[in-house]
Amino acid sequence: SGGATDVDVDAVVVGAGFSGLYMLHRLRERGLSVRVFEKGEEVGGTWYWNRYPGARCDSESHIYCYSFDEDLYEEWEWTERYPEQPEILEYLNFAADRLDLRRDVEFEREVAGATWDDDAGTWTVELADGETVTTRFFVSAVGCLSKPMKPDFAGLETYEGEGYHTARWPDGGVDLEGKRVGVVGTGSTGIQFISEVGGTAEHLTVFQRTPNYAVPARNRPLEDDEYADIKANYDDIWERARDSRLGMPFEVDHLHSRRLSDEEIHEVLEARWQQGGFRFLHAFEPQHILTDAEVNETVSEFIREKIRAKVDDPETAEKLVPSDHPYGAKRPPMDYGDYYGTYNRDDVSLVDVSDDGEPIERFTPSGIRTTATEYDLDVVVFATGFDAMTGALLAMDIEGRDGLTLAEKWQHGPKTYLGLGIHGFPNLFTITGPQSPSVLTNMPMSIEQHVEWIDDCIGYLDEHGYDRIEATEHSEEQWVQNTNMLAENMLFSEAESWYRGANVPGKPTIFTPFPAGLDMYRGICERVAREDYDGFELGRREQAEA
Ligand code: FAD
Ligand code: NA7
Repeated sequence: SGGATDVDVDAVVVGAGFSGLYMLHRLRERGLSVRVFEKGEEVGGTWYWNRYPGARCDSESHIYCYSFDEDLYEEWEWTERYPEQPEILEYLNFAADRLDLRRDVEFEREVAGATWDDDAGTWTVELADGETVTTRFFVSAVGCLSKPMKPDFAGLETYEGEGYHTARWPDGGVDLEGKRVGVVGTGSTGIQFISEVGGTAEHLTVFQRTPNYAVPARNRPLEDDEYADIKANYDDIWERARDSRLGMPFEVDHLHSRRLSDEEIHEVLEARWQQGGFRFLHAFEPQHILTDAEVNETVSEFIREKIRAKVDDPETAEKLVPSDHPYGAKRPPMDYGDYYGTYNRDDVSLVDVSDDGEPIERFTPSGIRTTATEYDLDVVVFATGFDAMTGALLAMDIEGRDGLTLAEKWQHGPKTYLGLGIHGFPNLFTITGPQSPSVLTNMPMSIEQHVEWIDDCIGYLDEHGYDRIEATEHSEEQWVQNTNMLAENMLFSEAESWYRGANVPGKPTIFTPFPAGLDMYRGICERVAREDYDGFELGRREQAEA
């Protein structure tokens, strides 16, 4: 390999989830030396940290895994239509063993920061324990939903009961039996948790700020013959997934572009509702639900009616019916049990903490006080989400060319080229970075695309004697503008979502994922690579020295 010679390793990768593990595998296959640092005790990332009751992936198991190695796919058996957290964790452990990855992963080692040395053309990576490591390439695989967001409620430090964020759930679990449990948050996570524990606690009080549209997942065991069928169609399934908007191989109904009567629309939606999960979204080209307000309203109203029909008490039902945002403008949650029916139980109650209801005023030693009353709680569960897409990246102190830090650069919101490179930060690659489509897709599909692109790019640099690559300011600006423009023509701005950073107080509110689909994105990335990394500046150290 070419490039800088006096470095400790060719590449440092931060994180050992789906992204970091595959990155390690690819770069090692290329013959590079790689060190992976992971602050957790095990591989798995998201599925190592999120152990809350009901934790499950909304992507179907047969496509929530690696596609790059057919043998790996053959050897693994998923048991259910949607994989539960322990099974995904087991899968990633299996993949790590099978590809012999663990020997290059260092656990319980947090990367505190990294500094670019422009003369040497190298990164110096600083570990939280003080060690430094020099490297040619610094690859972030820190995850876009990995830094938990816990609101800074007044009086939180005075609360004397137990408190857990769902993404930091204790390994051995938490005994909720006989306890008064409160849960704050009704996003994907809160909804999974509430359906799972409703009825096991003495009383479950749900503090809901914004109601959501939960679609039935229709989980079930995978039958042997069905699974054999999936495996037999390996090539076809992955080809369709790769060429799709969402990284999922499902047929689309094109509801948005067909002139159907209301009755026919209803029929299509009902059929999709019965299929459940993300297949419901495939009644349309998935992103079109977010461009056509009228179609969206039909769909939103369809779901609202489903909610009303499930909840006995009309007043509770109305609180659960979302009206503030169009369906899909926030990440659509799935219902694995009987989420809405849970509210018919005597031991489950719903508190509307929106501005129209009784907002949370503060935590007290014994629980939560709203503007209306006080709730005594033994356990509070924070299902309050993540500082998404930029949180884990900015938690590292990254300093690029000319002393510019990433935090300074992104002060008014993240800027990247393709979500993969950042102007001012040479030889830094961000897997699932801001302005990449990741969070709007079945993520393993996006992750494989990113990892393969980065690996090819590093291969190209080495083959052509380059030792640095940096996105130009111009290409980055255009990419960010393009992403924003695409999003502005969609309904995303009508929700206060984590897609826009709106869930974290003080965070700049900017729509962050690339919204036009994985298929289009893949095509753009392929063109950039084909055209000798168009939009990036490539450099040789020899040139700088001459
Ligand atoms: P992660 O799995 O987040 O791994 C990142 C790793 O980096 C972590 O282990 C972390 O400890 C480590 N790390 C971070 N910072 C540092 C540091 N400074 N030093 C050392 N280590 C560090 N995706 C889907 O496609 N479909 C779904 O249905 C779905 N459901 C989800 C449900 C939940 C509850 C959550 C939280 C996420 C879900 N996701 C889903 C997204 C999921 O995050 C991705 O699918 C995938 O697991 C991301 O893998 P990753 O390796 O990129 O990141
Ligand atoms: P989300 O989707 O961000 O949901 C967080 C929930 O917490 C949501 O209902 C929020 O209400 C609520 N929340 C956040 N802050 C507060 C305060 N201060 N008071 C009351 N309620 C609050 O996170 P999830 O973990 O459910 O899902 C994140 C992704 O991870 C998901 O898409 C999967 O891919 C996995 P709000 O809607 O903001 O009013």
